[in-house]
Amino acid sequence: MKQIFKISVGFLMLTLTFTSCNNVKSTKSNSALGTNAAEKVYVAPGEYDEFYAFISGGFSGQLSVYGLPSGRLFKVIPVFSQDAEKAYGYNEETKAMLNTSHGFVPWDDAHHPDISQTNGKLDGRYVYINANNTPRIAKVDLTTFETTEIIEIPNSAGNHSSSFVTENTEYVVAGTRFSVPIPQRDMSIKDYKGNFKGSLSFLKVNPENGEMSIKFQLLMPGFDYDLSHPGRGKSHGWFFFSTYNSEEANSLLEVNASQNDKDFIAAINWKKIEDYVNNGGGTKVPSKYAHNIYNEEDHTATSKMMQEVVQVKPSEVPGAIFLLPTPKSPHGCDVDPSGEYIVGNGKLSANLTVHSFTKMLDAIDNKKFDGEAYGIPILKFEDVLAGVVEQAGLGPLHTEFDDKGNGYTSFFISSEVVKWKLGTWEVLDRKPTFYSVGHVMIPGGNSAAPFGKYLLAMNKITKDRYLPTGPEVTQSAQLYDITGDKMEMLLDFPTVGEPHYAAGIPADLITPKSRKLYKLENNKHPYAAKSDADTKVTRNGNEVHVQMTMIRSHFSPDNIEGIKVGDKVYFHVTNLEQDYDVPHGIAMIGANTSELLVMPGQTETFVWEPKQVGVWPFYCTDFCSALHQEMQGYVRVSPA
Ligand code: CUK
Ligand code: CUA
Repeated sequence: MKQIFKISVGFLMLTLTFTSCNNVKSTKSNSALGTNAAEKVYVAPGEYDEFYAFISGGFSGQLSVYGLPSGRLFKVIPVFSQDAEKAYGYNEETKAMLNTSHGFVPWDDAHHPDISQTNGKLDGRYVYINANNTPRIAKVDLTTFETTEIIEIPNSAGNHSSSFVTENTEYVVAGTRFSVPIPQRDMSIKDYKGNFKGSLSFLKVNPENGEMSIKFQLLMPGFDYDLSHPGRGKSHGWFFFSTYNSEEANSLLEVNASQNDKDFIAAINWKKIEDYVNNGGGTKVPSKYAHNIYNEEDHTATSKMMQEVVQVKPSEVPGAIFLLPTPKSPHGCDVDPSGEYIVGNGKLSANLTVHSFTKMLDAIDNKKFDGEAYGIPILKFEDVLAGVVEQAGLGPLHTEFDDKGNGYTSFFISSEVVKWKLGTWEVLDRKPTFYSVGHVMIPGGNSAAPFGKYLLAMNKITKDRYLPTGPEVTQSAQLYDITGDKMEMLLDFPTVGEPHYAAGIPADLITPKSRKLYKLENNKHPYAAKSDADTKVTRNGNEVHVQMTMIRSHFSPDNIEGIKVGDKVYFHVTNLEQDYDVPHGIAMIGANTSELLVMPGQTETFVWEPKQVGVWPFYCTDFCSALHQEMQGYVRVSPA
């Protein structure tokens, strides 16, 4: 019976997606659209948006910055992928950001941005975001909108249930989706069950500068740890992880992995484990991983190879980990603003399961267990259940909350957002998405204090919604006004890459500190030339360092001689401007790198290895003044 159900759900997925894409446009689309939608999203030229939305780029590896309600794209912040536009990962200063224990890895798959918090409220200091493929967590500094740290997560694979922050940003979490042999070794895949492990890493955050360090790594049974959210308020100190494949199947063809009617939400008392580790608990295990820091003073990244982590097994800390049975392979695992309710979105289900934190504590106190898995107590479903949102839709994925006691859940298969009431579990409204929504986002949605004005739905499929652009059509985000009883669709805009999740924040929590100008006198770059008098060319064997300056509208020096074929020439270029928003660029013919785009007060470096004799021009790549075209020069390359 069970198998038939699952196959029919899979079939439904196909048929529903197909029909929605062909038929609904002219009818559903118009009925969903709010009455004065244009007025509500119009931000006049020169005016500012009310919110920033940081939208993950999925397989682009980056984080894009949009304004809400306008949907205007302001910036793509390079995080896990090289970016030729900003020279990120190309110039000598930032290459080290993409170092890993596997070497230089210039791409990843970025899913879940989360903004740092103080006392359960967004504080607008940093955005943390995860890389799925080669497990890493990055920190983006919101004074510069630049990636300033990337830490690799060892003993992990598919870093998916990441990178959510606790209510005082004590921790950023990094949870493994795939269980793997820990430590990695050559073994039969068929021996998965009982031998592969999941690892949940808790990264301690330095309150001064936001920097992460792996405090401990919890080795869990070999399930797939899909998503997570921190407790808050009364449940602060706990973290909740949805799991699937509690069967521990080595192949997830449906018959293997969805046999159990219920998987689990793992509830983890991280404070208890933190105490244990602070008192010397856990085992130091050799583990290589890169920790890369970008120092804004000298504008240079350094990469350090770390050598060990502290690992903790559940059996070492009794009473810290419990399993809450949750139906139908839960995907999203979301905690409401009060910290009382934990929503498990069973993606093969029509219902939403909501657990109660208070009931969970009661059941634990009364030791009402229903067996165990690898020594971890399993609680009884009925003992922890707060309520069920019945027949809410098909294929629930993710839930966010407003500040009025409502939940909003995305339904992938039935392609809609459903609004429901916490406590009564009644469905209040539903609106279609176009099409097949993944996450939804309400600014402050992962905090104790959401801003319940807008909801952003991030869609997987657009099909007929935009002008076609060849075989691939852009993915999209849709904005809804959620201030009234019924949701109103306002806007629909294309995204960069695949928008998995987003983090939104009122703009006035960020803008005052973000007009950052680097002071030239504070530039500590070892090859900075802070005036034309500092410029020079130095040779050491065939390594040549050219220290140059750029200012409207010339390079200094602009004629460079004495370079030979076979030289390795480092161009260190300092932008002497001290005006906000006046970058200059530079590039060299045939260079195996990107241009540089140097911000005022900063120094950047690219390497050029000339292969041919001649006199080769270079020029400024950013239109900077009326004499921009005059900003140019020559390098003479002589025979070796
Ligand atoms: S996942 Cu993409 S729709 Cu990576 Cu949060 Cu659910
Ligand atoms: Cu400097 Cu154009």
